Amino acid sequence: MAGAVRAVRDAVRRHSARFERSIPLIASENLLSPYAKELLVSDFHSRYAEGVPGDRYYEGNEQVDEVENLCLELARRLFGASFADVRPISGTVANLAVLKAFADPGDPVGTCRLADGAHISSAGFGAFGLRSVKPVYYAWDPARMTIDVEKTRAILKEARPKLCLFGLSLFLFPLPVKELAPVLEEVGAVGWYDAAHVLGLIAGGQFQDPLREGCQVISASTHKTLPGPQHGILLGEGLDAEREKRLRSAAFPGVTSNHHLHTMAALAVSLAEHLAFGAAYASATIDNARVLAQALHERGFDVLAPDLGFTRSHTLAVRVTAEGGGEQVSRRLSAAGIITNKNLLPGDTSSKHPGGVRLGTPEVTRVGMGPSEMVRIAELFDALLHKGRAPATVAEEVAELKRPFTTLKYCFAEGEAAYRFYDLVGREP
Ligand code: DSN
Repeated sequence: MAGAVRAVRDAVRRHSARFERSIPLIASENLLSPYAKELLVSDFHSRYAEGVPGDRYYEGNEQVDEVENLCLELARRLFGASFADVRPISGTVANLAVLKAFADPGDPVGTCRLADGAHISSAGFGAFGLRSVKPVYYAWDPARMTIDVEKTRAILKEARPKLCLFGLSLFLFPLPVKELAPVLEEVGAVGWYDAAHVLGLIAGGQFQDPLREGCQVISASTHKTLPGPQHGILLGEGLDAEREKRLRSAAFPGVTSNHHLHTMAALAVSLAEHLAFGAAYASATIDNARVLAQALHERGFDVLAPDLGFTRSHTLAVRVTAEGGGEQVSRRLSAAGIITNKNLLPGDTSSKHPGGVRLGTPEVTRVGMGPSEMVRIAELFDALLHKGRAPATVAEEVAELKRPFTTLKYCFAEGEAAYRFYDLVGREP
């Protein structure tokens, strides 16, 4: 069986070595800082802490309570929120908690369609289906890649949803929360923002501010533009005591038993680092996305929303039907060491064979890349997808481009050059 252990460790090493030579452009991924990462293998991993700090079912939680209280305080401060709960273990689990707290089976809940960029939580086969709520789809404006406010107002007045979700996985522009807030109030809907993709941009003050624009609750994962561990979070503002209680009890015991203490501790560190570096990081991430989009556009790629500057977030969307479609293009890019994902774009009908690829700049920004590297990445796309260069030769240039970027930026351990963020070290069994 030691052979199996060696095989796992070997596969993880090969994965790490591959990513060291790659340009990862997945919009939902990021790298964890050294101070956060070391907590993932701390003893917190081995423990149980059901309940809330100061009121636990298990003994031995004094230091866990200290860390969780600090994590909650940092979260409230970073987002200007009066309520925080860091027990959901992922973004989808946080979404389930919101659905459990504020909607009953059969209730209408507002959201965007998957083809317009919504997360799978909104699907019948996802969290919405698990809670058996009835989706009320907003109208979409594909030219502006956002919700059509006028048409959606009418839809909401007619359907009178209990809960209205604002959030996307293809998140190019801020959503019109402020514009729709009066109608939410009129129909008595709770405003809910799934900030998974843009959490770090919001915290850095570079996107929109949903808790001040008309949403009372935010759910999110914590490892995308907020470069934290794989974890979940709930934030709230303006919730009355009864709603806070419902949300807390939905988080536990509703959708978690134990929460993940090691990732919670890592989240506390990531929140503290984002308080210090988040504004600069978010701004550089968005700048890089816009430069990459412009450089691809200039090389003949069909980047969405050219009239609006392509994006105001970390993400850009490219329709690649002329280059072979999302599946073929993302595979060819991967063979050259550029990691992306195929993506549904408005108008697409097949999720298996979508017309687009989604690109994101959180990780390349985190390792210190800037505008000149974004232009170089666009040149590599052009070489591979328009000029017929072989993936293997482009892969050499990708590795060359990546080679100098060996340390993380925007964290307290910046400058610890020896820290290899893709590494796995240790004894062989
Ligand atoms: N599926 C993730 C994404 O890539 O957007 C979000 O959970």
